[in-house]
Amino acid sequence: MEPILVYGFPLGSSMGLVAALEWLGKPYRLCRVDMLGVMRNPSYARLNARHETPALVTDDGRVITETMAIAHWFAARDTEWRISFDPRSAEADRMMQLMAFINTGFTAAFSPLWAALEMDPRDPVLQDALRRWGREAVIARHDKLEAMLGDSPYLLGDHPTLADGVFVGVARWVDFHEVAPASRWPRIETLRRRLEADPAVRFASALERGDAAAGSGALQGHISLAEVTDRFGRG
Ligand SMILES: N[C@@H](CCC(=O)N[C@@H](CS)C(=O)NCC(=O)O)C(=O)O
Repeated sequence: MEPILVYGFPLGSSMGLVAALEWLGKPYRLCRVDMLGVMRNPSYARLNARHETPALVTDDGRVITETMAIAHWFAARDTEWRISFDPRSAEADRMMQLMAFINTGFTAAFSPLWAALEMDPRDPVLQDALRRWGREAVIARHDKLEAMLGDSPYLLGDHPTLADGVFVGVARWVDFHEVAPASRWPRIETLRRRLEADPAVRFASALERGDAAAGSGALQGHISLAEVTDRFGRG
């Protein structure tokens, strides 16, 4: 069977993994999950006990969670090096370094901002402190990423890789949380605009919004969360 990527909306980091599957070009299926709704139901714990997306059902029916583990699964099947590199190459080391930075410090810097936004019941003093903490952390991590970028059109070289997929889903959060204008980091902004214009990212973004869209043809259709949970969930 085809692997099934369980991706979240709204504004999930997993949107970039959908784009990566398009770049990879091998048959896959998707399961679209409302992160503010059904993902919080107890039954979702059968897929991921931490109630997070993404999750991947592998072609032999196992459930893998965590972006880095899912990216590793994609890379191991990327026989033509479309979105990754020979694991023994310098490019592969650099891709892992960039992905790890983006998936840890860069992404985690937004956590206080999400916590402030979602706090219920509200606590204005704590929310204000979280917003200040989050803004500073996001700016610091953007400064670091800006310094890490070279002059290549994508994070590594002349075509998008898994690193760009891990980046593009999270990159837009700086606008959503109104941290600072994107133009403050010219290299990051150029990369973002290039990725956001990419057909695979446009396709993934349309699916995330719930719009119909035409992709590369690799997507074999969506499966409901209920079916994924019944067939592949634990317990
Ligand atoms: N370490 C996990 C983090 C996944 C994560 O935080 N996902 C977010 C969406 S981008 C989520 O599901 N958050 C739970 C929520 O919004 O309630 C990974 O890298 O896959």
